[in-house]
Amino acid sequence: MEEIRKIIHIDMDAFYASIEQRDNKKLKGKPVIVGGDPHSRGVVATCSYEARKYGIHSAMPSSVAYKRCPYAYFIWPRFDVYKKVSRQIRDIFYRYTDLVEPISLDEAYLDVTNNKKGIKYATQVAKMIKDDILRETGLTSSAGVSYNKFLAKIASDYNKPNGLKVITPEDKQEFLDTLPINKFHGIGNVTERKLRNLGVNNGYDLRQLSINQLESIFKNRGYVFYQLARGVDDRKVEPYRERKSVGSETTLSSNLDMNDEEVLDILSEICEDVSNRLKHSNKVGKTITLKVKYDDFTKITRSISLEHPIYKAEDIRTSVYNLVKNLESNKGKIRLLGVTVSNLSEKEKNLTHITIFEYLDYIKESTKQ
Ligand code: DCP
Ligand code: MG
Repeated sequence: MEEIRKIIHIDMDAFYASIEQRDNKKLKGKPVIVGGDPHSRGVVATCSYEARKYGIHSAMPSSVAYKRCPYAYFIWPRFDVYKKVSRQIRDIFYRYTDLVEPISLDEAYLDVTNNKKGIKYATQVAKMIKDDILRETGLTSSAGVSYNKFLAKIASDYNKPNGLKVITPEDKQEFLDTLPINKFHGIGNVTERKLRNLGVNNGYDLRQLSINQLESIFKNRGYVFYQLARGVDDRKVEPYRERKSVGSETTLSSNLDMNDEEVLDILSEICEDVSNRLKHSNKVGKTITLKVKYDDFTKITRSISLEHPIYKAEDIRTSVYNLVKNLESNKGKIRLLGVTVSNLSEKEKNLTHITIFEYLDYIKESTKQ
C-alpha cells in the first residue's frame, strides 16, 4: 500500500497589505488597500482584513473600494519588497523539504512526508514554519494540513488569518459534506450555477450524483468532481527547480578550424539564441562559458565572470569572442560549439511608470513557474 502523504499548503495573510502595515506604523489596524489609483482606472490587488469588513476585495475597481471606504489608505504596490519576502518564505520552506511547489508569491504546497528534520507530525512542521515566518518576516500566514493538495488548500483558507487547520482521513468526509459547492477546486461561477440548479449546494449533495450523471453534465471534469467529493486527489507536489544556467549548443555540419571565419558566425547565432532564452525567462547572468568539442572528442570549457550581469546578444558575443581569442588554435578540428550564461539573477523591471493593468500582467508573468 502506498504511504499516506503529508501535505501542507501555506498562504500568507493579506500578503501585500500586511507588508505595508508592517513597514509603516501608521497603517497598523487600518483599512489598507494596495493597488491602483481610485481616481483613475486602478484595481485593488489586495486589502487588509480591516478593509475587507467594508466588502472590499481583490480585483475590485479601486473607485468602488473608495466609495465603500473613503478613509482607507490607498497604497501603490512595492513589488521588489514583496518578492524579497516571497524569497524569504521559500527559503524557510526548503529547510523542511525540497518538495516545494510555489503557486504564487505568497502561496506554496509542501510535501513533508519525509521531511529534512525527521518530524513525524505534519501539523508540527506547519506550526514551526508559521513561527519561522512570523519571527523572520514579521508576517502571519495560514496553513492547511492534510493528505492531499486539494484538502490542504481548503484547510489553509478555513481559519484565515493566522490559521492552522488539519483535515485527517477520518474527518475528511464530514468536512467535505458540509463544504459549500463553490469551495471545491475547479468550480467557478458557471459550474456553481449549474450545480445549484440541480439542487447541489454542498459536498454531500455532490456525493449523491453518480459518476455517469456527473460525466454527462461535465465531461472529463465530472470524474474529478466525483473524486473530490470523496476527498481523493492524487496530484503530486511538483517541485519548482530554479534555473541555474541558460545555454545553447550546435554540432557543426562539417568540422571546422578555430581560425575559420564561420566559427565566429556560428557562435554569434548561438549567442543570439541564448539571449532570447534569457529574455524569455526574464533572467540576466554574470558568467559566460564557451564550450568546444574537438573531432577527437576531447572537450574544453572556458569561462569569464563579469562585474555586471548581461542578457543582450551583443554583450554575450563580446565575452565569447574574448574567450575564443585566448584559445590555443592548434588543438584540432572543432565539431561542437556551445555557450552558457550562468550566475543568474532576475532582470529588474522599472515598475514606477506602469499602469495597474501592466502590473497585473507583470505579476502573472513573474509568478508563472
Ligand atoms: N493579488 C493580486 N491580484 C489579485 C489577487 C491577488 O495582485 N486578483 C496579489 C495580492 C495579494 C497576493 O497576490 O496580496 C496574494 O493573493 P491571495 O489571494 O493569497 O490574497 P492575500 O494574501 O492578499 O489575502 P488572503 O489572506 O486572503 O490570502
Ligand atoms: Mg494570501
